[in-house]
Amino acid sequence: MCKVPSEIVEKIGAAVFEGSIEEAGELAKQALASGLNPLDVIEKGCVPAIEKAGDWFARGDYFLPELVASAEAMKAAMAVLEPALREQKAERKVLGRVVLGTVQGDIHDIGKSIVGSMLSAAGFEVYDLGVDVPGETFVAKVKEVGADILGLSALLTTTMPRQREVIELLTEKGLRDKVKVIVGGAPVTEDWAHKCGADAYGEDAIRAVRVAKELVQ
Ligand code: B12
Repeated sequence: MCKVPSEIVEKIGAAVFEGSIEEAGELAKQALASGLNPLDVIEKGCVPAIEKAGDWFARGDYFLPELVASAEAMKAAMAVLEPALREQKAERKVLGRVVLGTVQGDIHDIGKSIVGSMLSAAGFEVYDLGVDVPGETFVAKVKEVGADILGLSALLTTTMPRQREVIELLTEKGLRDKVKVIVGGAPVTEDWAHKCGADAYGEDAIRAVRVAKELVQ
């Protein structure tokens, strides 16, 4: 992976952390124009910044409006970086179909969308259902497109149990043996993946792609 000039990455990080929405988008454009790898910019600039905003929120130094502004700035940068990420198609043939979404009650979509873009760049056909997705919607889409993989994202400890419920619904509808399930999201662990009946766990987008490739082989 290419070395990222620290100055522009630091500036993007600062813009995300401070919630400077327009600046984050502009800097992302500049980063691409100067030939930087979009994944490097996301992982070394945007992600540490949004995590820092989350830490500040957790300890009471940031209030919700500030966290929302940071998230909006991150999304402005991602709106520029994600299409570039998807264009980096490594392989042309379709590796498999993936239905992806954030479970019901949870509106966090940044990490899930990165996973979707990376899977798409790796050659998967991705059906991103968005956020706050009811179990029935996941199951219906899996059936409709004949998905090979279902990816379930949860960022809240209170919404993690929805992952198990979706898997149970797949079983109820007789589809569990037709689709592999990968779970992910900040509070999700390998241990939880086993407990909730998933086939695999992806800690981040790179590992999500690796695991997805293993599952369809
Ligand atoms: C940004 C953010 C928000 C934004 C979301 C904006 C958006 N459009 O997504 C906003 C401000 C709206 C928000 C709202 C809330 N948030 Co919030 N949020 C965050 C924050 C700071 C960052 C999340 C993020 O985007 N990270 C960056 C991405 C790249 O990382 P990621 O999501 O983890 O994704 C990676 C991996 O997890 C993995 N992955 C993710 N999904 C999937 C799926 C699959 C299939 C696979 C394989 C892998 C995978 O790959 C991704 C890429 O590497 C986190 C703190 C944190 N450090 O996680 C808190 C955090 C998750 N939020 C929290 C809370 C409490 C809330 C609110 C309840 C606050 C409130 N009082 O209203 C609401 C929830 C509303 C709801 N119903 O969902 C808590 C959760 C605590 C808990 N134990 O459950 C956290 C941990 C903050 C904290 N420290 O208190 N939040």
